[in-house]
Amino acid sequence: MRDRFEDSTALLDDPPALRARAARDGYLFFRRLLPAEALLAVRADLLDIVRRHGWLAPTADPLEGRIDASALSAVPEAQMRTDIGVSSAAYDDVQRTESVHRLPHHPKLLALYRALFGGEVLVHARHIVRLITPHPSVYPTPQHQDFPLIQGTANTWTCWFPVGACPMTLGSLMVLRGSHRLGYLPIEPAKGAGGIAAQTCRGEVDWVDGDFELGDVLTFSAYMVHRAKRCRFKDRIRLSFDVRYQALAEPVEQRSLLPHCELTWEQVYADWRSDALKYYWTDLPLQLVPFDDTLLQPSRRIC
Ligand SMILES: O=C(O)CCC(=O)C(=O)O
Repeated sequence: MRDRFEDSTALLDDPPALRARAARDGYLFFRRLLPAEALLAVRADLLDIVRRHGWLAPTADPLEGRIDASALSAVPEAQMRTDIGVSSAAYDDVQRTESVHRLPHHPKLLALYRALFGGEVLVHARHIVRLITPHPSVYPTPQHQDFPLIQGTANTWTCWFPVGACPMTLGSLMVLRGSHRLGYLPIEPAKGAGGIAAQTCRGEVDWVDGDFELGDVLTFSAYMVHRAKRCRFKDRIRLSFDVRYQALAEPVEQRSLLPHCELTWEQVYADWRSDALKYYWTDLPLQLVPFDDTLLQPSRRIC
């Protein structure tokens, strides 16, 4: 049987030990790091968008996340964000939601990354919110590294957490332990979010996984190979965030500061009640670097 995620909560107050674990495994997992109230408020906002677009199944508990799969399947593929799981119009609504942009700045997450980086933290503004559904155009995220997609510094860490409980059967994320030591791996085109797969060699099979409870957080470095499991349900939606953090002093690729959709920040901010997080990165001393397209060119890995 596969190993399950090792809980690193006990290391949060011991930054050298936290960094040693991160260097050893390439990932860290924390049980119930984020408080339930903050997550359930965002869950309510996300499911309300699903409801407004006509895809929420009428059940006693509106937070259950049961969807009307036949209504959703009627959305033409051309209108879908297949990397997200819902239509582009619905995802624009997600990106306009203030609570979605506030959650990645939660003090528990900032404290975690301050400990991990040993200094000031930059929260990338390009938050990705997945609403993974059984729409026929949506495939589980293939095994890949984030570095070719995010770039900037290889010391960028992805933070993945579900917005609600996410057992493995709902299509949670898993990581290939130790793969962070392999460096950049050649890629090939693949179906699913990101559109690329990292090539692994025979014997690179040390996958680690586990059920996520509400509040659990998985974080991993940019060379860590990871992928999503297939969702076993035909009428459920998997709500999750993947957001990125890095040391403020390291280079950042400029797209990491753009919205993860076609809207401008002005459009994203239009209905926000607070100005506190608007353009929060503009006064920071950032070292911006351009995107390197060559990292997304397919090539063959020699095993
Ligand atoms: O949630 C997913 O299916 C993909 C997430 C992912 O690839 C990431 O967090 O980098």
